Amino acid sequence: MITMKIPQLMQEQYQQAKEIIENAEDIKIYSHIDCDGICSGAILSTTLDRQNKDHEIEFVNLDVLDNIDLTHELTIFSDLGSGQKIDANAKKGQKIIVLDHHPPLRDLNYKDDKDYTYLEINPIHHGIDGSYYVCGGGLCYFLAKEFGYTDLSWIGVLSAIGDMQNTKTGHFEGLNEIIQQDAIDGGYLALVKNDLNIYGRNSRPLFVALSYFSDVNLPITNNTTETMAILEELGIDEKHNRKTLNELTMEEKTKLYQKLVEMISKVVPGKYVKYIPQLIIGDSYTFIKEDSNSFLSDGSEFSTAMNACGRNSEEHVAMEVLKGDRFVALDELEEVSLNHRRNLAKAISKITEEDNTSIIELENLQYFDGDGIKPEIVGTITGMILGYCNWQKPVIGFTQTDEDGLKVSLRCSRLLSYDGIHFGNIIREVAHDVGGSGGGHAMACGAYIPVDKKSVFLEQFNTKLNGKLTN
Ligand SMILES: [Mn+2]
Repeated sequence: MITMKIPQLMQEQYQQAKEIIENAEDIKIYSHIDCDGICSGAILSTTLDRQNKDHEIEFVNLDVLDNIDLTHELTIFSDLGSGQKIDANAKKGQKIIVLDHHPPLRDLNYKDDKDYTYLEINPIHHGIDGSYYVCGGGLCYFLAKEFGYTDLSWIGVLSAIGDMQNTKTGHFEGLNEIIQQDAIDGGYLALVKNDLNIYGRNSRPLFVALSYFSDVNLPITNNTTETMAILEELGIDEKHNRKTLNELTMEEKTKLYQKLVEMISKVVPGKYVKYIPQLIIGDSYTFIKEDSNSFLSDGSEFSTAMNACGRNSEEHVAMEVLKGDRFVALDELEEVSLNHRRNLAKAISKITEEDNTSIIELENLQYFDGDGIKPEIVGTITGMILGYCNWQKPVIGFTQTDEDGLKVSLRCSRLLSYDGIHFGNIIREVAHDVGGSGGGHAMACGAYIPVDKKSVFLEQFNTKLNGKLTN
């Protein structure tokens, strides 16, 4: 049952946004380079196309937005903008719409004494959590819905999957539930409640998918000999004909679930036992208008492909696929994804080289230097490195952005975040203390710091975690 409604004031803001768009001719959209931002851009761009509104769209990193020069009658910021000084150069009569779910710098009254139009729709202004209840793509979807375009609901769902809005409970809550229901009602989305949730349900043979399990180091982690042995033991796929998770019967899924619980229970301290089901159970999302054999039919795999585009400056490919081009753009998308996976694999094998591993373990954390890794993919790589590390500590990856700057990425087992540690908040504080900036999710976050502050950063981070982890 859907329990949350769009608050009255927010609904009124959407009506205003619609009017502003209807009265504008010259429009520019800035959106973020991740799955959520790309979905936001696709929803807005489709909406404007259908309204016959000429528009430009640009996908950017947050750092280019402060003091940006506004050159259009109307500028729309999606999945970003609330935390940046985007209107510092706004000229009289210009119009700005912000659709963002990140912590806002400005309050609802900010617009009042301006000689330009400023409309910011942010759930946090209305007491709605922007980490779990709605993300950028969802906010854009509600604008599209104001125009009557509920057929774009599935892109709203995709954005929320990409933004990990469901990680805490394994299902969508808050405003996300409305979007999900619109997508189901429209015949775009099929939902399996409390499904066995292992990444790659459509495109990876199960013995491969299982080997990527890294929230806890299990005998099967990075070990396909072991995953094959287990599937054989359970009577699932014993001839190794490369079955995917999707091809399993409910009964087989149950057997596998029980086996995973048994394995995880053996290696986690007692306080984590109650979180085990959350690691392997969650709603699964199938886009039923997609070819059922395509990776696009699975919500998680589709969102990975969108992120791959963002990380490789190929957002236009993602946009075309989202906007409906399934001929040329789909081939391009597969190529981008393939190259992306190759680059990741190359970087991982370098970092984890057997005699020459570059993972260094401190008391409360572990880290590696991702020399030469592109800043855009260091986060993804850090997440994959987790499988080679001690899961009871976070892992931090570093890579240089330029001569003076260092990008920092942190990933940890979901168990640590279920247990109440919010690394996004911790990294924000530590980065700030060393003259940088940072933030993000409880278990996936990052920062930018001066290159000469790396050891101070590590030291302070390590100290800050004293007594917080179960070692
Ligand atoms: Mn977002």
